[in-house]
Amino acid sequence: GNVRGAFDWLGYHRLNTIYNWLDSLVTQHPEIVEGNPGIFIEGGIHAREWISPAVVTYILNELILSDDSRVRYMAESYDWYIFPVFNPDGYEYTHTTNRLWRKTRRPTGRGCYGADPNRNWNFHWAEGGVSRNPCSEIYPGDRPFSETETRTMSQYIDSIQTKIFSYIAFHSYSQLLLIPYGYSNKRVSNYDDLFQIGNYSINALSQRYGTRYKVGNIVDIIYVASGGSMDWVRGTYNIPVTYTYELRDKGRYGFILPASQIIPTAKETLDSLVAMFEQAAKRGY
Ligand code: PAY
Ligand code: ZN
Repeated sequence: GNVRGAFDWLGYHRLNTIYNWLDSLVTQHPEIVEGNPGIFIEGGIHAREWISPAVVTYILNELILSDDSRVRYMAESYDWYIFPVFNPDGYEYTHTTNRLWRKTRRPTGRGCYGADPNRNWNFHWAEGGVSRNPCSEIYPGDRPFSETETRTMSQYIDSIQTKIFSYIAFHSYSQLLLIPYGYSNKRVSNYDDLFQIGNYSINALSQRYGTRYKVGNIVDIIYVASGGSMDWVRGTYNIPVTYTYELRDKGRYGFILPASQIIPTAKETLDSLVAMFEQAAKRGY
């Protein structure tokens, strides 16, 4: 049996199952402590990247229940702002109708549905890596923050931005740890620190099962992608410790990662986060 309750990481779950589990956490762990530097965790902005909400919920659970001393130290040294499913309508749609849907689900009024919620943020919006065709997977919307999901999350982030020093987004797939920016190959001021911390982090990730990642800025190691959430957070508030994970795998299963890989992916990712924040702290973050 599952001592931690009905929720598990043996399969991918529907939105309501995730929400019910989140509600139960609040009931079971009402003791909330605030006052530490904040870390914001974004999951599930792209609907089909199911490993992202699965890994983010796993990490949340470990932050609450793990008795590993390094995880406990990390859990208690920071205030965590964790959002496992940024794109709930899209996520449900991948369960009911189209497993490979990426975008939101709002009618564009031009025959197709949805905007790419990782092209819709108001920082160098639509400057590159987008298509103005509303049927495209990388349609940025007809204006920045046209989507309820990005607009409301941006308002929430604005309300807590003075409390966070780190923003970590989880996507799949490719096994990369990405540093801003996506809109241009311009490097952030602390690129060298982020690159070094990132290398410690992916090295820790590889220790458990040998999974290999690469670190670099988005434009250099994948492609131009403007209007992403991490670019907005970094560009608007200068949050210093910002990364985007592209989780497993490298394309064998791609978005359809077997559920048997949820727990291994989550464990190695948690290892990498522990190393990331230990190394960040050593550098004064
Ligand atoms: O901020 O993560 C970023 C930009 C890069 C991602 C994006 O296009 O939004 C990369 C892709 C993603 O996770 O959405 C990579 C995957 C494999 C894809 O769909 O192209
Ligand atoms: Zn994605």
